[in-house]
Amino acid sequence: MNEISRPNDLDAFWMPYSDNRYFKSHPRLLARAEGMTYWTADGKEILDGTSGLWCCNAGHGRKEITEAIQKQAAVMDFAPTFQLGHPVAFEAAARVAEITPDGLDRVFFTNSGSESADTALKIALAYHRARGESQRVRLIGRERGYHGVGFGGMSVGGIGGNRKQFGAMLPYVDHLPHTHIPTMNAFSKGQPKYGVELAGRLEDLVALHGADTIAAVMVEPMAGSTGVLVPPKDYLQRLRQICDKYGILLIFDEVITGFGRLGTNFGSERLGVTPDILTMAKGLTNAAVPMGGVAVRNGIYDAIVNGAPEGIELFHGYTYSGHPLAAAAAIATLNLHKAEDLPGRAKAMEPYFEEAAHSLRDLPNVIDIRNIGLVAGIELAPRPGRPTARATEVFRKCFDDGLLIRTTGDIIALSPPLIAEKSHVDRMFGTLSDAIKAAA
Ligand code: PXG
Repeated sequence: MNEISRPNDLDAFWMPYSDNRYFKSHPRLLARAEGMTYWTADGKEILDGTSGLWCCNAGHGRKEITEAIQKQAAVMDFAPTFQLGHPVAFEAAARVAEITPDGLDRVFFTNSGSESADTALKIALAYHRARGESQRVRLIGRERGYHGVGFGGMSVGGIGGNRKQFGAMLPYVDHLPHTHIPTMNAFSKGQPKYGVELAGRLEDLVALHGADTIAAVMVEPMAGSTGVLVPPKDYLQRLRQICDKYGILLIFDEVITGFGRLGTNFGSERLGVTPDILTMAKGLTNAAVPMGGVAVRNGIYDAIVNGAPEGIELFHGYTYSGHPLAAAAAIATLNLHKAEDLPGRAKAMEPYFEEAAHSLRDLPNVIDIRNIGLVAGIELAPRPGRPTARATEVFRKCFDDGLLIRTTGDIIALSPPLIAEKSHVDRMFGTLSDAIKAAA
């Protein structure tokens, strides 16, 4: 145990999305990780039921990735990618393009999912401008959507709690209704039956605003952060048709659903709909170095790049776009992704994982269970007058019993590394079941 794993001053670090006051009086420090397991600073073993934050899809501490990062750091720590380049970034982009849907072969690098969301929105706006449709400035998101915390992603996102504290949002944004219909779809396995008509609400927004003012629709193919909302059957297909009818770009935020999580390279493949623009982050580098990306349809790149006067074509980018360490980590991660067929592993484990998740159905206060790929959401009835309290109790008991879960509101989300074995799945749902009973 090194000194850093036991800091004695917790004041300086303003923790993100955290109850700082509670945490700093009840610290829970993770100090080491390998495979499916974290160890706390006290040496306690914790089974990772969430791939960190939906990001360590290949499991923790993968030597191949760590070594690639070390090697790259020794060869060249940093090089700019503005008007210069380095080979690793180009190789990483080419490798990403190998697994993105056909025709989405141009990749812009960012450092996070939030930056990817904002980049995608800006590319959509620039595309319409390049084609002489500069009046298309409206961006359509969806209630309960999460696209990170930049002003673009926050505004197009639809989670009230993430917006209310700040007030000022982007103008020209509207939202589709969310797709959660518990009265019809509770306890669905995979894609729920009802709700395709909710995609038709895009027609209402077109009627309201005029198609020629709408640049893009951005949705998560499966909404993760809000508590696992799987798209109803044919819903995404319907969105695609309406977007095509009106020349609106369809953006999928695949920050969670990418890199095997749904049993395919990207969620779009599993769900049978190809977007025009696709955002990614998290699993791209197995989270070993921060990195995000945006894959765009080749025609979008061509319109912006070939349509621009000589010089810089897109006035956008980050100092660290295509950072050598991140690019090296991405290549090593994609090697593992392929060599170990991580999507295939997730797909093979899905039926077992699904049965295990739905075995919690009759536990006290369980009001819904939803799942797809290696993702499950278990929704609990809130304690009267104390929303989130019950799920928080479950989270704390699970942690004490050696399992990391994620909660949002009174919804528990599980998204283990794609290398999970049946024994891990058994332990995960066994521990969770005890905690749900204890929180009755
Ligand atoms: N889009 C989606 C779909 C996401 O899930 C982001 C964008 C933002 O990514 P960055 O890298 O900027 O954080 C995300 C992030 C949770 C949880 O508990 C989910 C995320 C982040 C933290 C917690 O569900 N998703």
